Amino acid sequence: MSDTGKTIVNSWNEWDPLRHVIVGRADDCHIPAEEPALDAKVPEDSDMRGQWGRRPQETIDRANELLNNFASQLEKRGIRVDRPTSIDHSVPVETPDFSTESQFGCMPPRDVLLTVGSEMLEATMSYRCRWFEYLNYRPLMQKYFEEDPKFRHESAPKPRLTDADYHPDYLSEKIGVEKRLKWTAEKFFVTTEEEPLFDAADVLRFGRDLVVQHGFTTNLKGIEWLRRHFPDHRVHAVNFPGDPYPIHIDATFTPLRPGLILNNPQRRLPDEQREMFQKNDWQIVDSAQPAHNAPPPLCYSSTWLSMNVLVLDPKTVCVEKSEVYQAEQMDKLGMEVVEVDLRDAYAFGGGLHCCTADVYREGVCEDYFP
Ligand code: DAV
Repeated sequence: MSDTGKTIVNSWNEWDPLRHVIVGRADDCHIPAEEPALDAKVPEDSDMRGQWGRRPQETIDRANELLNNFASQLEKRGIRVDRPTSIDHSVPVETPDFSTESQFGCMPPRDVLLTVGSEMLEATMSYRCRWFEYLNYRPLMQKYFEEDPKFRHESAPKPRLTDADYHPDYLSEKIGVEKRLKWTAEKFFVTTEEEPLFDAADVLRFGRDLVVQHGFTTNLKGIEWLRRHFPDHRVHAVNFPGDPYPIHIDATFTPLRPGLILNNPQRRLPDEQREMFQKNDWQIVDSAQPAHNAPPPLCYSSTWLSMNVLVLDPKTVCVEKSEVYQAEQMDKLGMEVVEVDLRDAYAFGGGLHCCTADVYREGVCEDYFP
């Protein structure tokens, strides 16, 4: 280490020119055993209910092929790409408070790592099977720590994840979408307020402002923890009542450049939460419809991964190749579209935004909502 080291980690928002990014790996990904918060997210008609274990090797190989291709596509554009080192996800997680039969995987990095300026923060997570997931990224964190004298490696307090963290109402087999929608509109989610919980993918970065989704994977105490942890930021809690399975903000609310955000038309931001955007002339437009009627096999996410795009700079965006309506809308909004084939990797935890984590974007911390 020396003070001649250079800045490796720097990213303040979702759209400044991307120079360095982490792309996940499908290696050794597992479908975890049943546990409270995870079950609340698996759709009731899903093919995943009741089965768990290592994902079939041919699906792992296919997902890795697509992730590797995506990484090379980014590298060809001059973006540095790092990859995690998979731990053995078949090892059970055991703490004094809980145990679970297997882990999840080293996909998707966006859920675990939150980059704010020169800091990368490991989220608390809220699924037991993801308690140790940060270990997949520790070799990279160590490298950045050695190379970049300003890098701040932070870890949020590990949660205990006892049964007190989960509302038992969510544990019944059949709840029904109608009741789920009523509950989520009332902000009654599977996680309780026992202790701070958040996943990094519930956070969107807008310079001085952080917009955080209150839902299944992030509770109000988690948002309050972020507020205290980032005293120079304004932290805004948002929620999206139309989503029966609200986890992660990045298939719901997608900033493309200063002044422009796509919002999932089934998960509209409530009027009273639009004020900061409206006052500063930001446009919130309905995203295009997904091209698919159903997610691929063994997939947790909804078809709205269509809007889970990776912005490379304020004029360029990566869109999944089959999402033709989303690509068409981007074109109309004046964005150059880079097509990326990723659909066969969706089952491993998400789309183009999910499967990446920012390391470096050009630019500084700006105030977009003065
Ligand atoms: O719509 O299923 C997926 C978000 C993954 N990070 C959804 C949310």
